[in-house]
Amino acid sequence: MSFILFEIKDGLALITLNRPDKLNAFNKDMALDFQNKLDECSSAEVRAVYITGAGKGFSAGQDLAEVMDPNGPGLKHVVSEHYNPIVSKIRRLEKPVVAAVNGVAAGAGANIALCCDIVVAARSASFIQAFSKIGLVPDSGGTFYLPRLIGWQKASALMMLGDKVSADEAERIGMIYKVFNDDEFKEASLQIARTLSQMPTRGLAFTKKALDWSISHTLDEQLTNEDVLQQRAADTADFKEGAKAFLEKRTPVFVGK
Ligand code: T3D
Repeated sequence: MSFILFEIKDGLALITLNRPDKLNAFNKDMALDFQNKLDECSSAEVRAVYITGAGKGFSAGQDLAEVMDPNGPGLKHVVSEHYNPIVSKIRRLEKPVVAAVNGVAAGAGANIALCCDIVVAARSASFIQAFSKIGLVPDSGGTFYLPRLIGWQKASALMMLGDKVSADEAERIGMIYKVFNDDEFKEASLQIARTLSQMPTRGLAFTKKALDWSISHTLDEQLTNEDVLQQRAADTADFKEGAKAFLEKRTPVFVGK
């Protein structure tokens, strides 16, 4: 059985974390396969990525049985070799990545979702910074993204107390973009990813880069960055098509170039 299901359809890469009996907790094979599939997403054929979980959970984070196994990969390697590359690959991918959180997202599972470009959740889903409950430190970029998403105080409390945050609350505090009722979640979340996969891919990649750069630059630097990226966007075929279609009062057809 493959721990990661992967399919590319009409420009959209669908990645499903697939250990449903363990709430898609990450073991080594799953983490490494996830990295491989993220690499495959850099092919020109892929214009957006959709990540979700099989069964009732999104991901319960690190497989705790594996990490306690004396023959397992060992705590020393898990963060640097499993989670850090996953987060880096998602951020460096020049495509929009949607996390479709179908159920509980805990520990590294929560923080991998939160580093994606757009995070949506089913109403029954929840987010737990589970690390503190077992004496660990939030990883997978959680200490970077969570305070930026919801503010220092709430992030600090959630990371120390390990409270379960409902999908509705996560939307209310700005941790995620949107919640959908369970029965419409799959179609509604896929529709967001499908829409992205038909949009100007280069422009979206530059937007992602600009947002990432904004974290570590001053306003003056960022104004220059926006200028540089805008020149590059203006050079794309999709911009030319977008502007032409607007003037011709027709729907644009973007090709991702
Ligand atoms: O080296 C390092 O470890 C550093 C890296 C750290 C990264 C991390 O992610 S640390 C955080 C690890 N995750 C957790 O601490 C969460 C543990 N899980 C839970 O607290 C609960 O399972 C949930 C709150 C997420 C969901 O609860 P519930 O009641 O809906 O489900 P459950 O019954 O607890 O779980 C269902 C099954 O999944 C169960 O298996 P079983 O008994 O039916 O065979 C359970 O043991 C298994 N499972 C859930 N989470 C994990 C897991 N098995 C291994 N590892 C897990 N993380």
